[in-house]
Amino acid sequence: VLEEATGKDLGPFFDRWVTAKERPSVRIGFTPTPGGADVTLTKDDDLPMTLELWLTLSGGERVKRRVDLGSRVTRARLDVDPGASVLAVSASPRHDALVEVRSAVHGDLDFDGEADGFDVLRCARQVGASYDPKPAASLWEPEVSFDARCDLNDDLTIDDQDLAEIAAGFGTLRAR
Ligand SMILES: [Ca+2]
Ligand SMILES: [Ca+2]
Repeated sequence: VLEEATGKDLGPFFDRWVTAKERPSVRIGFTPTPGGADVTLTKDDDLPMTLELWLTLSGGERVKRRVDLGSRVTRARLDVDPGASVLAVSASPRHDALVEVRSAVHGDLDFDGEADGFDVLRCARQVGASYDPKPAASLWEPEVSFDARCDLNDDLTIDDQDLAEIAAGFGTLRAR
């Protein structure tokens, strides 16, 4: 019915969001450029989707840009302002319920392209937390008490091992 009404082939949409058995996984890498950033988005399948990226600038401002992803690797040059420098590139947190979004740099939780003390501090508050599947995460009630990005070894518990894994990435250069 939707296809008839719109005249569009909605196969890719249903493949992505209705019949797919797993949610998509996207890695965000970026290199700052004068006035913007070169962004590389790596997806684990070929199904199309759109992601809203949040670019955090050195002055604290946030610029939002939508990027269409087709194949596994999507590269985009995002220009924001000639005088601006981009500190971090993340996805809108509203995607979190439907898309697994992580930095291309292992252990980089705040999406600034580097694993450092700020990432450890972010996850230190979560030490001791375990994933509780009961309050099912949804678009309207996302799971906020367990930050899955801090669970680097995917054992559904955030502990010292995860912090050590972040620390092991210290000194990693920005994603390219
Ligand atoms: Ca970081
Ligand atoms: Ca863990």
